[in-house]
Amino acid sequence: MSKRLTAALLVGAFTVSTAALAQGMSFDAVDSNQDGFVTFEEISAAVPSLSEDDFNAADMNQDSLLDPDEFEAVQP
Ligand SMILES: [Ca+2]
Ligand SMILES: [Ca+2]
Repeated sequence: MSKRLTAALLVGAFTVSTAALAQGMSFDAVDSNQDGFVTFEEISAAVPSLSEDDFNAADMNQDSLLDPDEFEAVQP
C-alpha cells in the first residue's frame, strides 16, 4: 500500500514538471525578487543551461536586466 502510494506521488510529480516545461517559463516565476526585471542570476537559477551570451543577446537595451518583452526573446 505505501509502495503504491509512493509510486503515485512520483508519477504526479513527473506530470507536474512536464506540464511546467510545456508552458515555458513564467516571467513572474523567474523574477524571484518580483522587481519587474529578470537578472542573469535569476534566469540562471531557472535555466542553468542559458549562457550569459544568450542573456546579453536578449537584453536589447544593455541594462543587464530583462524586462517582460526582452524575456520573451529567450523563450525556447
Ligand atoms: Ca528580479
Ligand atoms: Ca534590458
